[in-house]
Amino acid sequence: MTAPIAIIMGSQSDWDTMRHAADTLDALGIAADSRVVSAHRTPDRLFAFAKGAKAAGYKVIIAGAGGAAHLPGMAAALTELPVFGVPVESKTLKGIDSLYSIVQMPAGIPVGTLAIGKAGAINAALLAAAVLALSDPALSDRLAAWRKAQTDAVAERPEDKA
Ligand code: RP5
Repeated sequence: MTAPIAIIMGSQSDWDTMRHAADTLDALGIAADSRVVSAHRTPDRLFAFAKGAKAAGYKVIIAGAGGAAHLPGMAAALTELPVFGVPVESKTLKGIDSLYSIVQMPAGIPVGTLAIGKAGAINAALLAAAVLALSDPALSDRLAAWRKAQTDAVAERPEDKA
């Protein structure tokens, strides 16, 4: 059975960021399929993946890329599935290039763009989980429990760390 969520990324070097999406989905008990799919270096792989993603059974695509980050937008152009884009922090421009590349989509082809880096990867997973939870009451309960645990972990007062 196909995992409900595909995590695609433009390069192996994006995995240090995108693993946080995979880990968050894992913590919520959601199966995900992580793949390297480069819009520039493997365009045929991108076309094959994105055009077949819906028929393959995926429900949501999380796409992370850095620099001239065309992967999320091109994936969104090739599938009707929701695509959440994660701007990976780049060395030269700190991910501002990635963010602008992903967020400024023309009207008609949406990419839900998250924050740069780890926070964006985690939130892409949580957003994808929220989409799936609309039609999965057990997952909805797990998501609520995850958020409660996060709330419970916040101390009332700051502490001096050793
Ligand atoms: C993008 O170029 C990738 O998404 C990655 O963030 C960036 C750099 O890729 P590498 O040169 O590290 O493979 O396509």
